[in-house]
Amino acid sequence: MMIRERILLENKKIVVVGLGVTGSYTALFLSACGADVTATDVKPAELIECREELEKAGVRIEAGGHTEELFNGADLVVVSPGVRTDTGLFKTIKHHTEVISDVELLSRLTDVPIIAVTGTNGKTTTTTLVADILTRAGIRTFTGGNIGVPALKFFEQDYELCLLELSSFQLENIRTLRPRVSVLLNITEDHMDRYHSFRDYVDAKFRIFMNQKEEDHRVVNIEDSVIREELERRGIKEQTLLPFSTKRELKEGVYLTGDNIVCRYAGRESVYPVEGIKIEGTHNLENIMAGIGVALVVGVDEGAVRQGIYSFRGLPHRMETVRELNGVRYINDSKSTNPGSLKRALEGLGGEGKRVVLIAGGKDKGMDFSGLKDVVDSRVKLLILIGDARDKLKRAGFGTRTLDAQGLEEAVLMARDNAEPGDTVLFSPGCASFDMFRDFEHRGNCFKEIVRGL
Ligand code: UMA
Repeated sequence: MMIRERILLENKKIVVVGLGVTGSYTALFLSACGADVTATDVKPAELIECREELEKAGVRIEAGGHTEELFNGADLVVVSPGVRTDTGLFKTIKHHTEVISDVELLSRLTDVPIIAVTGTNGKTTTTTLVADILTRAGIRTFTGGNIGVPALKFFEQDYELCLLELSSFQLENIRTLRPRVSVLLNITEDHMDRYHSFRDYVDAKFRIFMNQKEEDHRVVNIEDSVIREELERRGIKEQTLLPFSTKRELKEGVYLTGDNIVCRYAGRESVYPVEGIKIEGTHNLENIMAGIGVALVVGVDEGAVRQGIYSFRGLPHRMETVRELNGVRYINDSKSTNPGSLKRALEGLGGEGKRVVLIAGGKDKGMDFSGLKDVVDSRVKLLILIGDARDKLKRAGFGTRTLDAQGLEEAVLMARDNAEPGDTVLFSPGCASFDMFRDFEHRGNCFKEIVRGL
């Protein structure tokens, strides 16, 4: 193992920035490949979790900040996704040294075809579904990236395909990564605390296509207005894509018509009835259509696709029903970390009228919540706000009755006291979790525990 990686990396002087999930693994991997590795984190040394393991592996650590000198003489810098590289320090470093993300490094070290999935929402669901279909089809598939598995873990086994969930952060620092199949699910506002403008965020997402060649595939949601406009602006024609649509029939592509998903590809047509699909909402049908699109271009047999899409039960913290109590359904959608995903959650709930008690709020990422007004006013009977973003959410001017809660527990109790049989209590924050919780999983688990204790 690691013969090629060793040849390319041995004795190279490499700096790894950030020692979270990505950086720690990257530093250990590079060190195992014989590179001369220094790693740096803004955290003080005692808070770096795997410090001992890293030091044992021969990685030098600079904690408590990143000094410019550390980068002098480096052959390569590998940054973690959470590290901004448009700042003064990195602008200077980029003059003399290449700065890349771990997924770029991975792509330079292997010829195994890469399938890359991006979009503001639905990435993890789609990636998980695709992984399941490919595995059912007997293809040895690695799944990693933003999904939580460091991309370089790919080298631990012998795989036939490399499936990556890619965030805009990871895409910012790719140079040559060329997905044989790319997927772009949707683009709505997110991470506005990182980007100077929405344009910059859209540009980062579109980098997924930048190294693809004519023979590669692009599975794209052509009903997403931002994507459509951007395709037009860049002169990318629909004929060069494998499009999917929930709104119209396509000559070639995957589309929804009545109660069926229809696929037309390479002169063949297949039909998948929507009935029997276990995950709810139009956005989930989009995720499924994207998954089918990937399966089509990879050439997976239809049986594996059918088994995959009809057995898929979705992921925790995404429109997850926790329980029904006194005729009220409690849903955990803690993965909703931006207004777009909150909007989808409300639109995806069945039924008519104002039957939703919504708990929202958390840490603001510089987002604009005004686009939620129509859907909140038409579906939500009571809005309960938590977290730092409360005041900003209020300024969005919802007409719905709104209450403030001090914390999640108080919010759930208020929801219980105000919900009537037939209502849904939806926890879909639309904001990041870091004001009160470790991450969206911790937040979702807290919600579930409180709801189960009612
Ligand atoms: N740090 C620095 N310097 C900086 C910034 C951060 O040293 O300028 C340090 C921090 O102190 C911390 C470490 O970097 O110790 C954190 O690195 P990171 O923020 O890149 O986080 P990781 O733990 O490496 O996790 C990252 C992704 N995190 C982000 O993109 C913020 C994870 O996605 C991903 O699963 C993981 O790599 C897998 O390799 C999470 C995420 O929130 C789930 N993604 C965003 C999203 O989905 O919306 C993009």
